[in-house]
Amino acid sequence: MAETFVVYGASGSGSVPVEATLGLLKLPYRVEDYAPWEGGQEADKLVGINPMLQVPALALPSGEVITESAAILIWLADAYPEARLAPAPAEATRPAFLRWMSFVSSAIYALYWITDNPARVVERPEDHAAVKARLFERIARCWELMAAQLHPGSYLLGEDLTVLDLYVATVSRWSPGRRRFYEVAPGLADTVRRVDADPRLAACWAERFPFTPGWER
Ligand SMILES: N[C@@H](CCC(=O)N[C@@H](CS)C(=O)NCC(=O)O)C(=O)O
Repeated sequence: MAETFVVYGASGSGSVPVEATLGLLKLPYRVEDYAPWEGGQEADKLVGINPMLQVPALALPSGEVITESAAILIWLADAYPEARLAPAPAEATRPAFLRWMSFVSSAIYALYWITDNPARVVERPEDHAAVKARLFERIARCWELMAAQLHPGSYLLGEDLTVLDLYVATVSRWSPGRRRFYEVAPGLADTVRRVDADPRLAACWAERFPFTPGWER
């Protein structure tokens, strides 16, 4: 049995909230970086870890591997309930927690499979820019819908930071980018900025998704 968790990930990717969660939980882990979006041999390196050839994946100390960012985050939060990184099953905010974790994963994150490489679904290269633009608008619309139905306190579900906050703070930095996110989801802006600035996360952000000049684009 391994002693530590192993994150299969990449800087700036969906492994960042997983790494942030492991850090908040003070669990021992190491990261193995992959770049599956490069395709070919680089993607094939993940065959034995995640047959979808995607990061993140998390190997538990037992050796079992969990894939799917939302599942990993929910599992970690539930496995260490004392850290209160998710509402408990009987808590009033649990349905909203599960709803929005699934929403970020399925309605938003899944679209990057196409925007990262539109040739996967659209043959003519001259159409790729339009496909990407439409999907980025779809993502903006999803953030807008989410913001219209959430009434954050200090954090998205109230006064406790949850893995949903880490997930949204990360995914909202991807295209169409944070400026657009602030425009369409102004009610969520303070929360993601609070998570960006959380001193407990500073080292993780700096190492794995730095706020380099112009990052907010
Ligand atoms: N549904 C997956 C999506 C993971 C995903 O799309 N990961 C990206 C990196 S952020 C990736 O590995 N892309 C490579 C590819 O899909 O070919 C999850 O939520 O974990």
